Amino acid sequence: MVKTYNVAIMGATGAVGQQMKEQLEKRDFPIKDIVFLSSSRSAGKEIEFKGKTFTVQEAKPESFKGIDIALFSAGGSISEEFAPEAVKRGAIVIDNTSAFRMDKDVPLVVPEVKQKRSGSSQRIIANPNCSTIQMVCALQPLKEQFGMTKVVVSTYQAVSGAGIGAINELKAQAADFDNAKDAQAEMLPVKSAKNHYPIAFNVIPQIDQFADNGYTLEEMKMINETKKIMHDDSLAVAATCVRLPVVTGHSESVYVELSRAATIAQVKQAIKDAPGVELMDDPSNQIYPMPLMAAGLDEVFVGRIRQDLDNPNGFHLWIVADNLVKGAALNSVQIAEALIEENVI
Ligand code: NAP
Ligand code: 3JN
Repeated sequence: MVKTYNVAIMGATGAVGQQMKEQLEKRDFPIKDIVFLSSSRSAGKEIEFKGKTFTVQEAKPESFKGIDIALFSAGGSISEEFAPEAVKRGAIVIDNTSAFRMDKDVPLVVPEVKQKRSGSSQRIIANPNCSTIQMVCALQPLKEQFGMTKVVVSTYQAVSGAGIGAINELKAQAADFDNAKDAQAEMLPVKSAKNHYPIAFNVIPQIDQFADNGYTLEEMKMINETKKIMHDDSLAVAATCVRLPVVTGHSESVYVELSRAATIAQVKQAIKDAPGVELMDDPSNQIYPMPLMAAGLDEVFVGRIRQDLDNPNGFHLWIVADNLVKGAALNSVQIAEALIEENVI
């Protein structure tokens, strides 16, 4: 008999939460029962799961009674409040927010990047930021084979990374533009910011708030999380994170400096062999990854691989993935699958 589990999705009505439900269905996750949680705003809404209708419930500490696995994506402050409550009631929490990612006792997990979990007693596992996940999936095999000293990344991020409100705002602004109306902007770059800018027909070089050092928090997440996941504090990482009027699919232009010289063929082969990564690189036929083709797919796609013309250890990569799939929901469900495989739950 296959063992089955009681699962809760915290933030089930959001962009990530909806994709978590899709992934659990698609991957036929062994579910005994499932609970969909939100704020009071969405409580009472109905969600279809595997042909049955479920009613969304307002999240309370008691919602986690009897839950084995709780997938959290309702924001950092909600995780800080409710994750300990879920753990207290016996659940393992897989948290999609930044609340616990940099805690030294909390594993920050991308299953393709193998790591020892720090003991099976750990009850909160952190899912990294979407921009970090797709980058480390492509970089890890290169680091393993050739060593790595430096990473410089510029991102081209879709609005779905900022939630359903930002998707709706892009669509409304595009319609307003067609009707020659002024764009209304309330969501981007960050809802809590002083100023808001239209994203339709625009590019915004700010994702999340600014830190005191002039980098944005999204950039600092990429820098700190990459070092933690790849277990290398000496790896130099620099990031510039930018929002584009794309609905789904983050793209990244990445420059890596390897510790040893490598050929283009060796780098392409390493990418080709990497788990969860697909090489899509044929310039003569204009084959390269783009967000529209990656939307809804599981893989991280890599193309436009070029050797630095001045440094045989330097390579340029173009990395694209669905930020809600591998960048968030799929990675969380894969963590849950790994915990089952390791007999942790
Ligand atoms: P979203 O589309 O705006 O959805 C937010 C979800 O959180 C909704 O289900 C909302 O419920 C729920 N929520 C809000 N306040 C709540 C409360 N007080 N109690 C319970 N539920 C509450 O946002 P999203 O894009 O899904 O992102 C949600 C969070 O996931 C983000 O804040 C972030 O921490 C994380 N995230 C992670 C990644 C990543 O890179 N891995 C990417 C995107 C997001 P209502 O429907 O009731 O409002
Ligand atoms: O903007 C994106 O493309 C990714 C955004 C992720 C995000 C949005 C709001 C809060 C996060 C995250 O996962 O780092 C958070 C957060 O939990 O801090």
